[in-house]
Amino acid sequence: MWMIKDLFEGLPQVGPREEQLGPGAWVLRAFSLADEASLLASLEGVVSQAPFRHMVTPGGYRMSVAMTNCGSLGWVSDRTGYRYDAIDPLSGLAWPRMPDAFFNLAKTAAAEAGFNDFDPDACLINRYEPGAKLSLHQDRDERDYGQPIVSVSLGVPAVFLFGGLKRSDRTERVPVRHGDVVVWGGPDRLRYHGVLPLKEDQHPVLGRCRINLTFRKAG
Ligand code: MD3
Ligand code: FE
Repeated sequence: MWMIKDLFEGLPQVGPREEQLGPGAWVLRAFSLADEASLLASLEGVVSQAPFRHMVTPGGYRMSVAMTNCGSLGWVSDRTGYRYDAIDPLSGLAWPRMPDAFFNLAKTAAAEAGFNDFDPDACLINRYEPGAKLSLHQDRDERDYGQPIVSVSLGVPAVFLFGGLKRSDRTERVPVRHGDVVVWGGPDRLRYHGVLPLKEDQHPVLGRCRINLTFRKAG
């Protein structure tokens, strides 16, 4: 059964381009759309060298989100814990270098939100298929919390959960769609966050999945 809202899917989004979620957190609507083609071509290159894989948590659970990395450091999880590592455990080789299109977009988005010296060395690439989710967590494996995090959403829309500094704080739901970029830093850097289970849907280019690029300075 189709609904009126389906008629609007795929049309350019109207309304404010930038939304402030907190003192250091901004949603830049459609910010990466102009770079869509170069981002997707670059993504293909990375994934051909370092394929998506389902990592295992220290507790022994297979993550529903499939992941890979590019840049000088990559986020990895296994039975021994979480860490950033220069080596892809699957290949035994360095992670693919961060494509210029990725790096330049991350820098420009951070600057747009007021973070002028963002120096990303890690890009975690998350792939969500229907039902995949990320439970509420903080990003605290990085060395310098003074550096922001930049997140680029591609493909099927999703809902971010944006919480507070305590796990029990109430969460706000923030819809993110193809091309949206979110920047989190300053006093918002350590807020709890997560992603609700992806709904069954189809994106004209990416099919039934959502890809998120998360840029960080890890080292
Ligand atoms: C809110 N990934 O990989 S970053 C992750 O959609 C992760 O896959 C999200 O959370 C995803 O760790 C995109 C969302 C994010 C990152 C950092 C934050 C939200 C944040 C820091 C503070 C508050
Ligand atoms: Fe996170």
